[in-house]
Amino acid sequence: MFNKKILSISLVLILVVGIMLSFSNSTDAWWVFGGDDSKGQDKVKIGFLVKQPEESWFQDEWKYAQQAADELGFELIKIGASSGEEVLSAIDNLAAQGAQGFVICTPDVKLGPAIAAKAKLNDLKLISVDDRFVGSNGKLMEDVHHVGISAYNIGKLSGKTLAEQLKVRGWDLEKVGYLKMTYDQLPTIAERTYGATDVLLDSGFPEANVFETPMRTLDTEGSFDAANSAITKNSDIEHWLIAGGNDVSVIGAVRALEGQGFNATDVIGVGINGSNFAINEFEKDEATGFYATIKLSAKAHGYETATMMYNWITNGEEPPKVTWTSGTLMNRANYQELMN
Ligand code: FCA
Repeated sequence: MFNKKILSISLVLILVVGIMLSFSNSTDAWWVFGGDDSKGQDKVKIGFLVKQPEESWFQDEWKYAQQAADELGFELIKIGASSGEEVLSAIDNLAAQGAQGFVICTPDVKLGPAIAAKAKLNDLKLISVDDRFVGSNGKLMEDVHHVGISAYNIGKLSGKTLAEQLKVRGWDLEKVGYLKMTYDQLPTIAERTYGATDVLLDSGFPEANVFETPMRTLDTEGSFDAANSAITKNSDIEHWLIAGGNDVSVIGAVRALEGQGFNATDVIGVGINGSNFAINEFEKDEATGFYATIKLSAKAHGYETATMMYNWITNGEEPPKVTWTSGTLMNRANYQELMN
């Protein structure tokens, strides 16, 4: 009798345990209250792809995006992708890792349609930063969410700085050459150099002394090589002005001029970005020809874009289609103040 009772209780227990085990792979089993087994899978993952990870501007963007990730508790996946192939495989990779969206500064604006298509295919949200996508019809892709700088206005501020400093120096304009460091295949860079040049010409600078200096690559080396040949060809010039789309476009030219004997007293260079490359110039004991830069907001481009993406993923809050950011003049006198 007693043994029969024990046997039937045991059978019931075995049955209950069996049912529990059969549910044990499911995360929504009815007996799991507040279990944390799904936490790791639910974490929001956001990619941040940049075209030139070696440039300090992009390191700053990453730094601020990471700050947003730490504050909001999402995982930031930072990827340097400097070719179309790298970008497209990185997007597949992000999807495989379970990311829900990404922010990108593309290595080539013409990759826009391929990037947008791949993002859609993988169900990833997309925001472009800095360099706006160009469609196959040659027009800007206005349907892709974008955060960029107000390029022409920032270029104008660079031109105004050059014109003002030129007056202070009191040089004979006939002896002044202007190195317009161009990289026209990237619209945001073209607008910046055009803005600077327009203001300089409006201030009375002679058009004949504008030296269009196209760079093969948008880096210090590209600037150095392009400037070197322009300087060599114009050996009658005694003083130089330099404007470019970013800091590296100007720093290379400053180095090329130094190599040919022109220093801070005969050179006024104004860059754009205001990240570490510019700060390094200002921290040198002796002033260099890199007179000033227009500091952009890496925080707006890193922290804000990542936060926009996070809110879009988690609350369905769609960011504005386009956001334009501004810049501030930075030089030896105020850089320490602006760094913080
Ligand atoms: C472009 C340039 C960068 C930076 C950014 C805002 O991507 O290459 O140096 O100026 O725009």
